[in-house]
Amino acid sequence: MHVIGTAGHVDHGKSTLVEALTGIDPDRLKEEIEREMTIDLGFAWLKPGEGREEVGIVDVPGHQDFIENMLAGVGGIDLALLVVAADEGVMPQTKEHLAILDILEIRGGVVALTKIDLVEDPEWIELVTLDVLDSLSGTCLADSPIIPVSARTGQGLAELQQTLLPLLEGTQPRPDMGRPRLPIDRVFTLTGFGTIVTGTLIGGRFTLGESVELQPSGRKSRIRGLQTHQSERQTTFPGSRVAVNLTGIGRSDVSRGDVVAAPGVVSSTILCDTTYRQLPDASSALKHNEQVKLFIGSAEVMARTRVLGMKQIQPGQSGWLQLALSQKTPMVRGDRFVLRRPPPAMTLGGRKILDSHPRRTTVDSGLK
Ligand SMILES: Nc1nc2c(ncn2[C@@H]2O[C@H](COP(=O)(O)OP(=O)(O)O)[C@@H](O)[C@H]2O)c(=O)[nH]1
Ligand SMILES: [Mg+2]
Repeated sequence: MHVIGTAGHVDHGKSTLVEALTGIDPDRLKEEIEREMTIDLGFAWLKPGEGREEVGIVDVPGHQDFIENMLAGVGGIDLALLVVAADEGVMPQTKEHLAILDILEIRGGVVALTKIDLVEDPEWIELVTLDVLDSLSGTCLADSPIIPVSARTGQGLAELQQTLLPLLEGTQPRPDMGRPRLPIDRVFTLTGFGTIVTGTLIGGRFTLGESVELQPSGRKSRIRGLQTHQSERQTTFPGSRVAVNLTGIGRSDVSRGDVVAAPGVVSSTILCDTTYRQLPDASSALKHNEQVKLFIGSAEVMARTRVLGMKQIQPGQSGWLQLALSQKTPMVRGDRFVLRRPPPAMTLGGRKILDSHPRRTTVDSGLK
């Protein structure tokens, strides 16, 4: 199974496009409906029929104030659906989302050049397309198909779907390593059921009745109910959206950023060694002892940097970092992460966890 994630600037038509493709309105909060703006993650799924697998969709907010919610949802996606409004073209969060997808090494995607019904001038469309191509170049979305669409008239929707599905089918499924873990992006309760958590499952399968563990709390639980795309399952597979009904866990025992996993699969840490790349258009270098926000899985946590083996990491430069976290955070070697600067917030860079339990004294001789 696969999951795609939307990306792109606020008001460019992401949620409307998801609804046009799936019949499901991803904006579910009262405040979102009132403000006509996505604030938190939304979820929907494509039902392509004809023996094809359903495809999960995570719809993210485009507004810069809610990028941190976006970051909680994009971790597990296979492909991105980058939405650029044809009348406005590439905007700041088009670029910031693209940079985040690139840091997370998302394996590719499709660009929907949407609201095409609002643009009559073919030269303008050509200009916007060139601008999009320019922004994509050198990123994980370089050479992605660009498809003009309109959620209003339906133009291009069939072509978009016909492009997305074969691309997805050509994307390696998430490996089943028998080490299932679910970074939790939503928690809610249902009368008569208790606590339910959702996320994109990676590393292995979940089976009804199985014992699980929450991290970082270490609480034990059991899977009382399992769903994908709102239908009951005995087993759920890596790379799919999953809702888990947990026994013996109260609403306040678990939150976004926690992980539910088979016992022993994930541990939590307050120190990690990483590879790191500072974004080329970051406004300054990343320094020692800087306070940053770490985004990993669906979690966010304050951290301090220790640059290893060099003084600082310049924009566009790669290096090694040790991160000292303000609280225990679940992670596994190889996980991708993003760093942001605390307010005034901006995305700084990121890459990959090398060691989630380093000895404090390694490599860095300059700082104690
Ligand atoms: N004319 C036109 N308007 C659109 C289209 N897609 C979305 N819109 C409108 O653009 C606004 C923003 O759309 P929304 O999906 O909320 O954008 P998001 O912030 O990217 O999720 C809404 O008023 C939509 O009705 C389209 O294809 N054509
Ligand atoms: Mg939206």
